[in-house]
Amino acid sequence: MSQESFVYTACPGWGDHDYCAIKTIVKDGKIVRTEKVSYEGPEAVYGHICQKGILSCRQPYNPNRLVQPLKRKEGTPRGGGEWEKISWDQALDEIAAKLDLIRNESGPEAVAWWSLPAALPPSMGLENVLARRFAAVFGATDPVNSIGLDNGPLFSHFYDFGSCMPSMDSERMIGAELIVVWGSNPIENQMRIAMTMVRAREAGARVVDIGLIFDGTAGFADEFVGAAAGSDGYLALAMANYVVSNELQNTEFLLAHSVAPYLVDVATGKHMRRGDDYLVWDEESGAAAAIPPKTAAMPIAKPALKGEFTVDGVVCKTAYTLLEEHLAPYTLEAAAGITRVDSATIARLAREFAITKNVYTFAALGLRYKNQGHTYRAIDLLAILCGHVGEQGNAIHLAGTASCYPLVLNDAPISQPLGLAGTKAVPIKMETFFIDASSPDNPYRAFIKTAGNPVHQQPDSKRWKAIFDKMDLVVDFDIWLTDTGELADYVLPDCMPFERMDIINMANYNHVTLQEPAIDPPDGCKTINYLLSGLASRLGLGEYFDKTDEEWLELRLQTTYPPVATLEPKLTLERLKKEKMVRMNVPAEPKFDMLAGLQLPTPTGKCEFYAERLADLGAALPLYTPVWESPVIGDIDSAYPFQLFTGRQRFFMQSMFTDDPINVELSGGEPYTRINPADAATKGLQDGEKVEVFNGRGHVVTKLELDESVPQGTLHVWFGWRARHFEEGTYSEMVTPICNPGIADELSDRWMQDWLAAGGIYYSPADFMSIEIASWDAYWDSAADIRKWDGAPTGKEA
Ligand SMILES: Nc1nc2c(c(=O)[nH]1)N[C@H]1C(S)=C(S)[C@@H](COP(=O)(O)OP(=O)(O)OC[C@H]3O[C@@H](n4cnc5c(=O)[nH]c(N)nc54)[C@H](O)[C@@H]3O)O[C@H]1N2
Ligand SMILES: Nc1nc2c(c(=O)[nH]1)N[C@H]1C(S)=C(S)[C@@H](COP(=O)(O)OP(=O)(O)OC[C@H]3O[C@@H](n4cnc5c(=O)[nH]c(N)nc54)[C@H](O)[C@@H]3O)O[C@H]1N2
Ligand code: SF4
Ligand SMILES: [Mo]
Repeated sequence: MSQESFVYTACPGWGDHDYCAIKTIVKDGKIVRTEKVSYEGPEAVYGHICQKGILSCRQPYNPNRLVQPLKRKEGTPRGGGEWEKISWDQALDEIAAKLDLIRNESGPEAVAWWSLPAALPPSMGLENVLARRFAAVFGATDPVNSIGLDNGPLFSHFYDFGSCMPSMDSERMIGAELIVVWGSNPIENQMRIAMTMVRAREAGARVVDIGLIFDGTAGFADEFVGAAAGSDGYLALAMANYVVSNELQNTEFLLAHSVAPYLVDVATGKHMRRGDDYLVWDEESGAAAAIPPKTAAMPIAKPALKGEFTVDGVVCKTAYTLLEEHLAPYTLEAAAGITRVDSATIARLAREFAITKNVYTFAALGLRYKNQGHTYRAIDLLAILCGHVGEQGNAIHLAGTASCYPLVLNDAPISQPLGLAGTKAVPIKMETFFIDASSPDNPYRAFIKTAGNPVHQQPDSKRWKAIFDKMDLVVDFDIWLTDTGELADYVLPDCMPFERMDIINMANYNHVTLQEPAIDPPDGCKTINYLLSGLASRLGLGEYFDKTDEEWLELRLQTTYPPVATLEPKLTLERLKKEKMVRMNVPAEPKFDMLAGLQLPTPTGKCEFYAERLADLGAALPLYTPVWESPVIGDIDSAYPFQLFTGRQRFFMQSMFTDDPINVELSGGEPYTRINPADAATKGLQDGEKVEVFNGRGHVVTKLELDESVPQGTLHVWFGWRARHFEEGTYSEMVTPICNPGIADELSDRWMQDWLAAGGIYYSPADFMSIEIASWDAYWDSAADIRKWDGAPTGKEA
């Protein structure tokens, strides 16, 4: 009998943003189970594994897994489901020949390369770095994407706090007296963060959940506040109005750390300046005083919070006074009408939010409406007004990722061997990709996907079929046959994280952790290095792909990032192999928060709840704008009177866990549509009967389930099921696509301009991802209707 041994693995389910490294236990060449990692010292609280992580050890042995390259049978249509098994050599020869032809005839940019590694463990691993490298030396078009999916918080953080990455350690929650969970479901969707939330609540925090569906977090919370879909911006602004009208603001914080006292020219909306300096009103001298840009601390003793002044002949007001005026129309009564939260509750919550010393605002990404940019800024505003920013237990945590001190590896020279300036890759906005690819002059002839499942996740899914139909070559590299793979010409099987070596960098929990193969992959499964080296050598790019995985990892470790570079002895692959994980040189306290210390990279150096750069768009202060497509409750005139919500399933990880019958069983066995019993009665629908949910883009047919936890006006289908699980259609046909030209607006375009002007680049500085900002992900902003399904092909266009 052989002994058990273990290696560390990036959890296959880590696209939930919990980024756990897990312990994989092996015996006799087989994985026997997965466990949580036991950290020591200051990280002892971090080890975690949830039901998805526990079940993930079954995946390598799943009979549905791809284990050999597939080629669509000659003469059959895309999506026809007829495959021929071929060898890797044949696949590489044929794909390379097509890429070469396209490169010669139409230029390399006629090849679009899709790498959305967010959910692919470990997101910033070799799978991503090497894909970027290939695109860079080949010259492929990169419809920049990645974090563009989860955009609202990135927008608000950019304007309010100066950086697009709202990253922080959820341990900052400990010590909060009040936790406001806003438009998110951490108890089911961010389970490692949920663990911290449970401890924070045990330590005395009251948890208020502002949500739509009565989900797991609603059940856990001390109070659930159900808001109308997409109305949160109004709610936050009405709360802010209550705070300022009742003088409940944190004046000390506002004067020291925000632009509240900064003077604004009433006519232009621009800050008052002398030279580069900003002006505030000095109450001691009774005159304007100059504050240099990027000033973290307020240099004068008595800046005016409020008032109108004339400086150098120009009428100006403090940003705070403009805010007070701006908020005045957001009354409790008006808010009650729009949000469906009664005015007494709004007032009580606002007061509690303001007078409680330590408040932690937690939002993930559940406010996916076209108005989300303003909405997240309104939530930031409330936190800034009350000084709940940047302290232990008193902080704002948007986008809901679990992260400790970042780990920056030496990736830039690997993924951009020609330098950022010299890269041959053509980064374009994803929106531009869809517009061009959908036009009659579509410039793209090939689509290669090495990470993501775009046909499922970038709705409306029918659009993809039309785009692919114009291409000569579609390749999918995955571990399952997904909705994207089904439409491809070639489907190539990757190894699972259990089978490949990498560095687990997002899940670092202040450590550098080595992912070692626990088992050998099936013969037909190959790493991305194999795939790309095979293509590169056939395309005359072999010199760029001449290393083994281990050699690449050795290079990645040669980082100048101080927490790693200062380690003694030096961190090499050899050392990492011996120790498996090594703690970085970072302090045990404070826990990481980008906003800790409030040294902000905004132009003023302050929290900019007043965004001068948006003044000409009338958007310097957050506004409420109505949702785009989702109907307002009770809008009987709408062609599609329901809001379609396709939020997350606790036992699925997006589309990644749908192939295990246990996960499927835990998720209800089959997909169904949930509706409030009152709506079902109005529509004359019965529990358990077959229904069609439809809109102008497409439809889906499922069983109906009546459920009080779904508010009236909403239709809910859990996210994650594959198209083939449905009798007809799929919800992805109906969902409003990200980067829909109808959703992009002046505000999102301005964001892109401001971000590039502030030194932003398409590829992030550490170059782990390409970045799409400047679009709204508006999944929940989708209107639909429902009817009994009689089998007639209604709602489904040809
Ligand atoms: N198990 C599991 N976990 C996951 C994922 C997964 O697929 N499976 N996916 C991961 C990813 S990529 C992401 S981005 C995150 C997303 O994490 P979340 O943002 O937490 O997930 P959602 O399910 O989109 O939405 C959460 C809640 O938002 C609420 N909501 C919807 N509309 C509104 C509204 O207008 N106002 C308010 N106040 N609330 C509203 C709903 O009640 C819903 O339960 O989850 C991650 N975690
Ligand atoms: N209707 C609807 N649409 C949505 C959302 C929603 O809630 N509802 N959520 C949106 C959000 S927030 C996000 S982040 C996106 C997610 O969009 P994607 O990231 O495109 O979605 P995933 O299903 O996580 O795709 C990951 C793919 O990687 C594959 N994979 C897993 N492990 C490996 C591996 O080791 N190697 C390789 N090569 N492949 C692997 C999986 O099988 C899967 O096909 O979806 C968005 N779209
Ligand atoms: S919380 Fe997420 S990353 Fe952690 S074990 Fe569960 S599925 Fe894996
Ligand atoms: Mo996401």
